[in-house]
Amino acid sequence: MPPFLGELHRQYILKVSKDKDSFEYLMTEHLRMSGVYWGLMGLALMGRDVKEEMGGGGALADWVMRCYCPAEGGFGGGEGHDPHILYTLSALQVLALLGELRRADAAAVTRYVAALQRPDGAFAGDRWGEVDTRFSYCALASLALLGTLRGGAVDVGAAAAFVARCRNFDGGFGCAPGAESHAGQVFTCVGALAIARALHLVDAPLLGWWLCARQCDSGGLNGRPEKQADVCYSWWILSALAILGRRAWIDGAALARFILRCQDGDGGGVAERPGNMADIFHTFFGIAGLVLLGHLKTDGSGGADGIVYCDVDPVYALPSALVRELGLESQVLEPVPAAAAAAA
Ligand code: GRG
Repeated sequence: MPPFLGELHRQYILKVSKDKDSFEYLMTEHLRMSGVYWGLMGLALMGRDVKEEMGGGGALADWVMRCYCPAEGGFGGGEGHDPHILYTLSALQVLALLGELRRADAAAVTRYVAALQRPDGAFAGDRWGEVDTRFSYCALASLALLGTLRGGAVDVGAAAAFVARCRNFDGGFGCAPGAESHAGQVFTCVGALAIARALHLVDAPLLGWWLCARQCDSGGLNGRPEKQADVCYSWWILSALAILGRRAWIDGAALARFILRCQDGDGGGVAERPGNMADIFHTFFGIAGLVLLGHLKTDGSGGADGIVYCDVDPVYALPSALVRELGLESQVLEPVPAAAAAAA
C-alpha cells in the first residue's frame, strides 16, 4: 500500500491558499468559497487546528462576510459575486470550522433559503431559478447549521418528497425527476433525506448495490456506469453508503490503494486519477475517503506520522466532533454486514 503523504498535502493546501498569482487560483475565482471549505476540511481531517493554520482565522472570517449579500441574504463564491445556495452552504461551513457561525445573520439567511423553495418542494440555486437536487441538500444543510430547519420557514416534508421524485428504477437519484442516476446526486439526495429524517424514501438495498457496482477494476469508484473512476466519488459514494449502513459493501483496501496512487509525491495534493494534476477538490475528497474507509486512523493508533486524524460526518461533511458540538441532527441507518449484501 503506498504511504499517505499527509505533511506534503498540508503544505500543498497552504500553498494553494496563499499563492494568489497561480493559474489555479485565478481559474477558481468563481468558486473560491467552496475551495476554502475543501482546503479547511482537508486540514481539519488531518488533525490540524484550522484557526491556527489560518493565522487565527479572523481575516478569513472577515473575507467570508465580505462575500455576503445583505440585499438577498445569501453568500457568493467570492467578493462582489451574486449569492448562490452552493456558496451559502460553503460560507456557513467555513464559518462553522472557524468557530464564527454566529457572524451569519440566521434570520436573513433563512429567509434567503426559504425564498428559493418551489411549491413542489424543490429548491432553486439562486434567483435565476435553476433547480437541482444539489440545492435541496444545500438548503436543508444550511438551515440545520443555522438551527432554523424545523422553524417552519421551509417545508421539509415537501423537500423530501421532491427528492424522492428524483429516484430512479436502479435505486439511484438524479439532479431532477427523470434524470440519470449519478453518484454525486446520490450523495445530495441521501444526505438531504438523512437531514429530513426521511430515509424510508430510499430503497437502501437496491441503492447499496448500485453504489457498490461503481467500483472499477482499478479499485477506484466511478459516478455512473461506463465512466472512469475518479477520487471524488470515494466521498460521494462512501458517505452515501455510510448513511445507509452499507460502508463495508465495497472493497475498501482496493479503494484506499487507488486514492493513495492519486497522490502527487512531489508537490502534494491528490488528483482525480493516477498521473493527473492534483487540485484542492480531489485532495479533500481523497483524504475524506481515506478517513471514511478507516485507512487513516481517528483513534490515535495510526501509523508512524503521529497524526490523530479526525472523523468526518457523512451527512454534513464536517468533522464529527464539530457536528456534535453544534448539535446537528440526522438519520443514519444501522450498519448492515457485507455478508448481507448477497441476500439483499
Ligand atoms: C458539502 C460535500 C458537500 C457538498 C455540497 C454541491 C454539492 C453539495 C454536491 C455536489 C454533488 C455532485 C453532483 C458531485 C459530482 C461532481 C462531479 C465530479 C461531476 C462530474 O460529472 P461528469 O458528468 O462526470 O462530468 P462523470 O464522472 O460522470 O464522467
